Amino acid sequence: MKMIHLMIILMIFPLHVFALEEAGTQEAYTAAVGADGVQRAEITGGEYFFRPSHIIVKKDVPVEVSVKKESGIVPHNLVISAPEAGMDIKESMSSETKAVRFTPTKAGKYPFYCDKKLPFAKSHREKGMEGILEVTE
Ligand SMILES: [Cu+2]
Repeated sequence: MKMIHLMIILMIFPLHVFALEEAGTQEAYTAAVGADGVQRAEITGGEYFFRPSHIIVKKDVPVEVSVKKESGIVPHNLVISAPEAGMDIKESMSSETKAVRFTPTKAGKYPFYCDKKLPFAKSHREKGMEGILEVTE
């Protein structure tokens, strides 16, 4: 029995280390401001990630995020629940790009995530579909 525990730990541990390194090496993406004054970024979602997982935008400047899902039958969405900062978004994702528009009104770091979940399973958010939207002054 103990041997089995050890084997399980040895099998799982390196995967965790890998996952942490993966998250750490993800570069923050700073949204580019277009000539029309709109800052734009793209987010792709899939099993189970958002890419990029860290987006930096400026406060009080309109944002347009082009959101799409990698092909596959698993449904995903994009949720940002921060009404106090002008963002209350819940948009289902499809393989066709959708534009999500909002204007952040308060600096801070806000999570974006997928709230899909099958009964008796971990939520997609828990499986890694979570990122940070960083709003700077
Ligand atoms: Cu999802």
